[in-house]
Parts: sequence; structure tokens; C-alpha cells
Amino acid sequence: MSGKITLHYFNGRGKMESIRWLLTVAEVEFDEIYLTTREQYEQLLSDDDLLFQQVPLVEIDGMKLVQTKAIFNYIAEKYNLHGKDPKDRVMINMYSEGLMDLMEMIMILPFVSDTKPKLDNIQKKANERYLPVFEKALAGPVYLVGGKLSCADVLLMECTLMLEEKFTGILADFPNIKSFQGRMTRIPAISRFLQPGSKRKPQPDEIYSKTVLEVFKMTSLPLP
Ligand code: GSN
Repeated sequence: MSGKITLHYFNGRGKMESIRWLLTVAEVEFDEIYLTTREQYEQLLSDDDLLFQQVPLVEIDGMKLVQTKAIFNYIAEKYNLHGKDPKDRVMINMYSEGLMDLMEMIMILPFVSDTKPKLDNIQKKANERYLPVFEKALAGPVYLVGGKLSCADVLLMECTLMLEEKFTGILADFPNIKSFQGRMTRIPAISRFLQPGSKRKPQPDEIYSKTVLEVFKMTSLPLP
């Protein structure tokens, strides 16, 4: 059915969580099929569903899409969350890429043995490189680009909540970002998403990392 959106991924955040956030803000319903066994992954491979043998996979509009950023951008464009013109769009993409770089560093933590140096590095980068950019961009404007809600705002919301989970009080020196979070929380779809029982996934636990490694028959992820 072309009207139905189905996400194929683990029952955890990983690379799919930003897509869940974006669909939620676009107020679009979606189903999820959780990857829990090697057999399911092999079935997707033998059905030729995974262009590069990787998930996330999203079935939407009669297509089977892979590559997180391509999926994310398609959804952003389709639901009018990707700016009004190319100049807005390039700014949105620059902000989004930065936020994805930062979130990627957090995303790999469940697969890292010595997390302390990684956490220290993330905190330093967040404080010195990333958060100042968004604090400045939000000095006045309600949204990051073009006076209108975009996918970059959605990523900033997701990312800053992730940072606060790891580093309590990290936004204390970033009042514009803190106010932005407050405004975003008042968007009804986001408010519902932040309630227990929504499709938002919790922080990764051992079951999540064990499942990922089992499905890919790995003992550890090939990390950068
Ligand atoms: O962003 C993307 O969708 C791709 N550039 C990378 C997707 C990816 O790395 N997927 C992983 C699982 S999600 N976690 O990291 C994956 O499917 N790995 C299996 C493999 O054989 O590469």
C-alpha cells in the first residue's frame, strides 16, 4: 500500500530515531518492523530490499528507501520542512549535518568499550564547537532558518535532549537554546512524542547493542 509508511530498524534509537522525530513533527502515522534476528536481516537481503545491505530501510510512497540522510531529506521536503528556496535549504542542511555529526558520536557509545574519553570529547565539542553556533543562530529568531519550522529545528531538539541525558545542565550557558527547547516542547506533536508510551525510543541498553551485533554477526562495530 503506497499510503502506509513502514520503518525497518532495531527497537532502539540509532540512525532511525531522527526519522521517527521528523515523521512525528510532520504528524504522519508510521508502522515499525523491528529487526531482532539475523534471519530477518537475511530475508531483507534476499528480497533485495537493502540497496547497500544496510538499514535503516523506510517503505514510503511505493519506494524502499535506504541511506538515513536521503530518507530524512525526502521526508523533510515532502512535508514542507526543508525551507522555501535553495538558500534556506543549504543552511538547513549545514545545521543538520553538524547536528548529525554530533549525534553520531553519541550513537556509537553503546559499542565503545572505554566511553570516558569519548564522553569527554563529546562534551568539549558540544560546548565549544556546536552549541555556540545554535545559541547565536537563535539570538532573536524563533526557528533556525527562514522564520519557519524546519527539519534542522527538529534535529536540534533531538540532539539537545540527547546531550542533556548525558551531561546534566549542559544548556545552562545557552539560554537561547533552552528557550527554543521550551517552544518546541509546546508543539503538540512533540509534546505527545515526549510522553511515555510514544514511539520515541529510550536510551540504548544492553539488549539493543547485543541485538545489533547479533543481527550483523559482529563482535564489535567497525567504528571510526
Ligand atoms: O546513514 C546510513 O543509512 C548509511 N550511510 C549507513 C547505515 C549503516 O551503517 N547501517 C548499519 C546499521 S545502523 N548502525 O549503525 C548497518 O546496516 N550495518 C550493516 C553493514 O553490513 O554495514
